[in-house]
Amino acid sequence: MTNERKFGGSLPVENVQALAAKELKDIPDHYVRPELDSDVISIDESLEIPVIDLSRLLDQQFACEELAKLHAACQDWGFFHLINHSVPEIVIENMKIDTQEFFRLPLDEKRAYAQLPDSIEGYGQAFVVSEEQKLDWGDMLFFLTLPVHFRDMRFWPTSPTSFRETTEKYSIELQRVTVCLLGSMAKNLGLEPEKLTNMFQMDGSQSLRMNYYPPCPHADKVLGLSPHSDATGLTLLLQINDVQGLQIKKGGNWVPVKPLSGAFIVNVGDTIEIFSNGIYESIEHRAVINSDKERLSIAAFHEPRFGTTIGPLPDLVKENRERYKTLRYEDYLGHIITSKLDGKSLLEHMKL
Ligand SMILES: O=C(O)CCC(=O)C(=O)O
Repeated sequence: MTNERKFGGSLPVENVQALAAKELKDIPDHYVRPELDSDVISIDESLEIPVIDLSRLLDQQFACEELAKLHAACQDWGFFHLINHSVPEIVIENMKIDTQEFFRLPLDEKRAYAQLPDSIEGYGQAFVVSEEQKLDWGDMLFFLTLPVHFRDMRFWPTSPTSFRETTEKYSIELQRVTVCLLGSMAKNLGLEPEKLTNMFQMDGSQSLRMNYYPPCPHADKVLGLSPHSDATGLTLLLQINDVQGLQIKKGGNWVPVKPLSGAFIVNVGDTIEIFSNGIYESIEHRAVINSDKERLSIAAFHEPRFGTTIGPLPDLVKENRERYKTLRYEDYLGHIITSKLDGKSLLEHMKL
């Protein structure tokens, strides 16, 4: 891995899986979030993120109707379930199994892949920038999968033995699906598909974040992942087990997202909000914790290639005021990695 990819790291903190295993009666104060008491969780069962069918998007007979659904999903929700995505079930199942097996390894074995100072790749926690901040009730394994020449294999587990091969297959499939979706989103924005897809396709960047959220007896007082929008372009999230935990912010309330078997959960990230000059908006989301069951998920983040300029696409500002600054991608990313997760605050820096 070259130094071009070093943007700073996260402060080391206690391993949460090991902490949870101690079954303490009281949890350390820096995990307790008093602000959760005043949060409103939606109980409106009809509020569900839309379902988009990739096979229909790619089928001339249905494309028009499905494109309209996709456009509405991106504008109204910023989140949707993706079905009929054509990622082979075996690829998904193997990824789920190998990720679960990794987190089941003894702590010392997992620590062989621990984060190093100055990088957020590896096993640990991300976005911890001060001793005072509240911590998330979860551990993660994060590494870059694409472009291939940026991979740092030190952070790719060799146990279970199939992990690397499984991840490789998963990475290729998800990159393909992402490019298809971006092509459709570009059409919906009135752009030539290549205006969006080229930045993500040729040497586009992809990283995987595998999340492990242990159960917590004080589940209503902690968060698995702090509220944030994804700084990246498009995220494809896979729920590994059936435990619900993802919540998205809509109309000021938190809406739980029920897992849909076989589907990916896709969300618009800040980069797409900027490229689209705000036509599509990234959505704040968070992960909550279950009191007696562990939860696992894998987020695949897709970003434009290094060297890209991040700013509103010229075709989308012709008639409208430019709403975001234009920055080198490396400068944009450096700022994000060294900041704490805090809703959509990072995007504020990009607003004009
Ligand atoms: O685990 C989840 O449901 C959310 C994961 C997520 O938002 C992330 O990894 O950035």
